[in-house]
Amino acid sequence: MSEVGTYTVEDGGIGVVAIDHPPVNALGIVTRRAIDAGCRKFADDDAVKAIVLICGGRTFIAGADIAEFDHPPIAPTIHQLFDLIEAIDKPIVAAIHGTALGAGLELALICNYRIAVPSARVGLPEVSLGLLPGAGGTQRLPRIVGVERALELMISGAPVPATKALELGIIDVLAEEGGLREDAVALARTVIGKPAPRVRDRQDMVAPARGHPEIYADFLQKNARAFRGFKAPGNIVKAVEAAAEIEDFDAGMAREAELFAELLASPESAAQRYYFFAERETAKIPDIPRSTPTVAIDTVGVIGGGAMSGGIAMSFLDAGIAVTLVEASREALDRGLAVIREKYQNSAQKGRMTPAQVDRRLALITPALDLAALAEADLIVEAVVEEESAKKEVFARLDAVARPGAILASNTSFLDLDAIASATGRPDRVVGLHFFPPANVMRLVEVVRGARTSAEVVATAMALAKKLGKVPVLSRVCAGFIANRIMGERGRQADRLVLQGLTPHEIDRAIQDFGFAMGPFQMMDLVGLDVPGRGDTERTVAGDLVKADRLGQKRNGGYYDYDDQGAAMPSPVAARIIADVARARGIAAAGQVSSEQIVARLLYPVVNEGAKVLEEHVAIRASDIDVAAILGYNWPVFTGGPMFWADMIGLRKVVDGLAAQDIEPAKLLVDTAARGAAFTR
Ligand code: 3H9
Repeated sequence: MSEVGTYTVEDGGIGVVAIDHPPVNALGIVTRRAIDAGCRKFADDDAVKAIVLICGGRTFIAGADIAEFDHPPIAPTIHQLFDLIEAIDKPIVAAIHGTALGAGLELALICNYRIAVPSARVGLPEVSLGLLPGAGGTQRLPRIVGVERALELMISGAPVPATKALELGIIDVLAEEGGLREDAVALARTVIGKPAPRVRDRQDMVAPARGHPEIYADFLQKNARAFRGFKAPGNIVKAVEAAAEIEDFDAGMAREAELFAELLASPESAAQRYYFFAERETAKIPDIPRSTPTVAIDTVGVIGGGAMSGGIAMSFLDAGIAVTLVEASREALDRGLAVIREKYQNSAQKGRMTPAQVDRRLALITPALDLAALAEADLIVEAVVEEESAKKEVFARLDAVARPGAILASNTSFLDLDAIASATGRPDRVVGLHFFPPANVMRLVEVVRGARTSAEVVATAMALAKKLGKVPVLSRVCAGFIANRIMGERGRQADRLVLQGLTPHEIDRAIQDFGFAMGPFQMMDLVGLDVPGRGDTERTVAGDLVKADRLGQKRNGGYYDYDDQGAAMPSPVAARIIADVARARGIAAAGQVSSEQIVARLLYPVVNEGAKVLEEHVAIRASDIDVAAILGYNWPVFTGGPMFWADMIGLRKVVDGLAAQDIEPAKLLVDTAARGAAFTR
């Protein structure tokens, strides 16, 4: 026995190394020591003829301990442990349940046999940490599934179910659900004395790819857009190529190690590893312990049949939660339902869900024209027009129909939640659930905590968002909450620069080169320039474009013109409008501005607003702001989000950059910079 390892010998000389190190049996030093001790013990014990490696708790090993990558390695390292295991001349069986991920799967691939329960999943998700499978995965997986399939699996990082893994040969046998240990021991008994297969000895699946560099070039070219800015995919491709090209397994391993080390030292991986923990941190609320009771949400009402409420309804339906969809008119309701149906049918056509799954979802919707239909709902989400008076009216009426204890949520993106809550006699049951469009796709939900929202309601909203597969970020009440408020600065500065003579294209290109999928003007054209609530107080380019009936891609173009295929082109009309507004407002041209300067001018103010959001305790922590920007606005994850990015470039530089733009830096930013400290460390 060790702290986390139990070593028992079962009938027939089967040594079982059982590891139990919650929460996910990550292969940190404690787990490594436990496996090392168990394997040495059974290797030296003549009575043991075969070994089973199994885990307790909810999963097999879910990977290397990601937190350890920031520290010097401690022996036995993963490689030392794996070498030890591979050198044991007794058959070893990996018994998998839950998820065998990263170094967990790599460990299983070193074992001679793999058995898994049908509910298990296996995968190599290192790419999402900006890494590659660095414990033999890039060399062994192609030897089992071939280079093309291995590339797909490692680049998507998505785990595959055990049944699929069996088909692919990644596992050898399926076990009975609930009978893994018995089945693994039984399998071990049958292989004693037989030559134990080793993945490293195989060539059959990689040899056909040898001498075909075009496989990798094509793959890179096909995925160029998706890989932009990321470092890991390129190195994964090189490592897989090495698996095919370098016949000598150990030489291939050396190449993998080199490529892994390069990624581990990269800023992209540092950012992505930071993000891994940041995303999990958002659920932790200092004054609301995890043990806070939550309310069961089985039936939900969604009000407002527009695109937003349709997406919100779909998020619940996807999670198997019944929705009553309420609209003011029959036409709007029918239209809303038709859109939902169409979206699901499109998904079915693309093979993303079965017709039965579509039917199950649609059967969960009850359409209604009267708020009275929401009398029994556990939660009601309002997504009507973004006007305080309209929202207050809905909340007052809801207060009258909703059962006591029901939670009333608003999807407002800018308004004062406390004012909305004041229209009810139960402000403690009112919370913001701010989804981002398209709500059924985007993973961010800002949970807005009003001045009087109860701890139970906040805890329920956070847990519910997770149940929907979303990432909840808690925000206090302020105009725009976290993501819209900070990213609004990017738009404001983009407007400023365009009035100083830069073209929308120059600005968008600089922002795209930074890593965003779209620049601010492309985004505005896509969303539409006539979105309500812009509330401009002075003459703006967007306002003049709307007056000229240029609403964006949907009508007559906006900042850009669009050809028949929808491709954007510079617009002489927009250029004239920009020049007119600049002249009317007396704004002088800025002269030459480099790409790097454009990025600083647009994004330092985002950091500054983030500092204010922190200073005002709107966000709990800097990493929550990063998660909101990444998931709400597709801020490039390989930079870690605005606050991590600012820390990486140095806060002093940000303060100086703001000063150069005549923007007053937030006190917290100035103080943190002066202390030589950082937001995210
Ligand atoms: C790797 O293996 C590199 C090798 O190729 C090469 C080495 C040389 N490490 O997600 P959850 C924590 S790279 C440390 O909420 P779920 C997590 O922070 C690794 N901690 O649960 C959280 O902590 P807290 C490749 C980890 O049920 C708690 O566990 N592997 C790790 O929703 C629960 O996590 C991966 O990338 C870890 N590896 O999902 C897999 N994993 O409670 C990463 C989890 O304090 N993990 N934690 O917030 C996952 O994808 C999910 O955690 C998993 C469970 C699917 C396993």
